[in-house]
Amino acid sequence: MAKKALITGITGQDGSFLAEFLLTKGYEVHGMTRRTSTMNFERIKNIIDEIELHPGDLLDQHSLTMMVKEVQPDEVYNLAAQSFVETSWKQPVLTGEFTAMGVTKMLEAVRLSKPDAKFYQASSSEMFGKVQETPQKETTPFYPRSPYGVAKVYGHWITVNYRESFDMFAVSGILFNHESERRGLEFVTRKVTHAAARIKLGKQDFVELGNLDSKRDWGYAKDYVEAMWLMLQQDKPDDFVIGTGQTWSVEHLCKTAFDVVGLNYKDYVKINDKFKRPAEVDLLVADPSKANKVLGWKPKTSFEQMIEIMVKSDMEREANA
Ligand code: NAP
Ligand code: F7E
Repeated sequence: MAKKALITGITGQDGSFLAEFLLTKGYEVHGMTRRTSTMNFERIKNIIDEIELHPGDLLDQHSLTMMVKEVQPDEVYNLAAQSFVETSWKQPVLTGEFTAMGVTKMLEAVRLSKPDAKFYQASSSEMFGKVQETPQKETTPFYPRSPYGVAKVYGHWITVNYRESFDMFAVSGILFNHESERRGLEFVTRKVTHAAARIKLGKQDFVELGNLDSKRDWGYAKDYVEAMWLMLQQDKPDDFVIGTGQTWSVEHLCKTAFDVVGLNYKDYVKINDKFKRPAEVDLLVADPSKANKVLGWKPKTSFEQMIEIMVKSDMEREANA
């Protein structure tokens, strides 16, 4: 019989790639969606007939518990969250409710309705924040720098706690930034690739950014969803850092993206302080050696390849818009 997977956040970047990946592995794929007044199935429209959707919300314990009871999943991927760092200062309470307490609610749903299901929690390199060592690995102490990072630290530890308290197969994947042509337009990579494409097409004059000096370990989302799956295929539950081991500045990102369309980024990038953050994470770079060794996982797509994929996809979309 096919294994059953339940994905919260299936309409998001990672959820949509994970759903496609699990379908290729022969899984029966279920996803949770929340009610919206307009449809937001853009990222899953190509697989909509192959998956089963269930209404639910991280704020609503009953909907989560009943969904897990009904689906009886073998694997649960908890990807739903308020995931934009900047918004977490404007909506700190909501970010705490979704991104922190939402994890406990999902864990409770699994504990009560399908305790032997394997549980994946989408943790984040933002937990390292003001980094205490470089590169960052599983044992690096956390020092979050935003309400989002703080909420993710809670989500990480409650996952570890349910594993230790109730003997659940619950793991935390500490994923560094991962991007794609499906990334939300508010995140810096997509904001830049989208702008480069539009400027090249004469549809936009410039792009305004905040801090060009911060550095991130950027990988390709399609490669990262495989790591999530691999974590749940192990005999013993454990936590893993997933990243490329390389880091680039926002300025280098701009150069790389504008190079794809043959333009000099310096002519089009302006600084606007409104995009600077109250507290910045200056530098993130992963040490993914544990994942390399135990999971046999390695990133397949380079930073340059990924930015090229994103710019070309934005060019195509914008040319036809
Ligand atoms: P994303 O594109 O922003 O997707 C977030 C998903 O969560 C969407 O499907 C969204 O649904 C859903 N969601 C938000 N609030 C919800 C609620 N109250 N109830 C139910 N669903 C809700 O994020 P992503 O980039 O795919 O990231 C997936 C997960 O990995 C997130 O937990 C994120 O924090 C974490 N993460 C991401 C990265 C990264 O670089 N991408 C790195 C580390 C960790 P709607 O479509 O209805 O809004
Ligand atoms: O910012 C700088 C900004 O919003 C990256 C989420 O997926 O990864 C993501 O969080 C950097 C920061 O991602 C702009 O100050 C400059 O230093 O693309 P971002 P993030 O905050 O790193 C982690 C791992 C997650 O878990 C999160 O869910 O870029 N930056 N100028 C800018 N950032 C944005 N968004 N917009 C600008 O104009």
